[in-house]
Amino acid sequence: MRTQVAIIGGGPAGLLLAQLLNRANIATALIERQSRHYVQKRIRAGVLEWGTVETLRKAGVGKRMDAEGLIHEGCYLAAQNRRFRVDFKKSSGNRVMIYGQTEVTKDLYEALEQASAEVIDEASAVELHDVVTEKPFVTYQKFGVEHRIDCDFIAGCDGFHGISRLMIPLEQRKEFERVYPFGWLGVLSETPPVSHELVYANHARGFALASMRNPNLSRYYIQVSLEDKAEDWSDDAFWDELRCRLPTEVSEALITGPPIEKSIAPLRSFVCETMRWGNLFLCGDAAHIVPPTGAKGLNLAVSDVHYLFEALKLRYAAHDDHLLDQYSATALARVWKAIRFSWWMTTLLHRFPQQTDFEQRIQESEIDYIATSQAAQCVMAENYVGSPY
Ligand code: RFL
Ligand code: PHB
Repeated sequence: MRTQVAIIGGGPAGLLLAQLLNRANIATALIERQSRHYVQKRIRAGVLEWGTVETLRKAGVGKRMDAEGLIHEGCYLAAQNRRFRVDFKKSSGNRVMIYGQTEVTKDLYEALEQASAEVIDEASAVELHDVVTEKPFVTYQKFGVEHRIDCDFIAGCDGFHGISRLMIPLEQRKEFERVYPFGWLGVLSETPPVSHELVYANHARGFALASMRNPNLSRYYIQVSLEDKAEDWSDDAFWDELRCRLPTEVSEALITGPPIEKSIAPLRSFVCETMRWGNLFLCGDAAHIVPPTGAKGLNLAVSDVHYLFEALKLRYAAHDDHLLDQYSATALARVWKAIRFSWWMTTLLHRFPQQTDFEQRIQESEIDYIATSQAAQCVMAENYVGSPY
């Protein structure tokens, strides 16, 4: 088989790139290791920056998001049993949309299916070949049969544990990493959210977050030790700990219910420089990871895809390679801003091992400063709603 762009990985990055390219009449083949069902049930991000909202609309998948998504014009920060609101609209002129990654993925899969785009799932032994030549190709197996796809370009959208990044020789890529000494225990429950906007809470016992997916689906997180297992946390223990870490005025309104999902995610910051090797271009988690505190993971995948799509479009329309040549530098400049912001929010809000009372007071004092400074709220809001493309 021959195509123009082979896409490795059917997470949000790969699906969105396939959808944008198909609408621009650029042929794609998307190769995913897992089943469509598996990809669609992974519960992950929930906050879309406005740039993400507009890109999804441009890709023709905005209809359900616009009907069902919740627009948020602010969020709360909490510490010392008090909370205050950061007004995104007032401080940055912008806002965010609450719409789950599961829904984004579902909408994209359906759109690709309607367009009869080539999507191969449950592919095994996926391998990339000759990526620094004019004639790269991909091989994979399905039902024990070997297949080959010849193409012009390969988009590596296969996440942090994918194979694409590993095609860049070690001496040609520089990796930057910080692993945080704690994880997030997340619970999804069919209960009304405790607050109409997200609450990020600093507490001496550890971080907590009250989030949501829709008016009857809540998403809550608490910081836990990396040694903990999700099954060690009984439902009651989880709700008690969450209540304790949220300000009383919030926790008194908490409605609990049986969790429909409970899992622990580790926290990591990671960047791979370069994001291009020959005719291979990395997008999303394949190239970088952020801790979820700033809600940036999915949004960075979308901005990478935006840059790569514009570059490929120009190349096919006008034989002009200059955006492709700039892709890695352009994407990385935006990535590093989100890496810094996610690191800052993580550092401000979590309890670190061996943290002293002095350091706790410094965190509380910084949060108090944000509460009282319009300038500090502007800085936070501008970063949270996302830097421009
Ligand atoms: P994904 O979503 O990881 O998709 C990559 C896809 O590639 C497939 N794949 C392969 N396919 C073919 N051949 C191979 N060799 C392959 N190897 C892997 C995988 O099966 C998968 O389908 O990356 P993408 O598209 O870049 O999207 C990025 C986002 O998914 C990610 O940034 C966010 O979900 C991160 N993230 C969160 N972000 C937030 O903003 N808020 C959150 O609350 C949040 N929670 C999370 C998260 C990421 C998690 N992971 C990755 C462990 C919770 C978790 C558990
Ligand atoms: C979520 O709803 O899953 C969520 C929201 C905000 C974050 C992280 C996760 O910063």
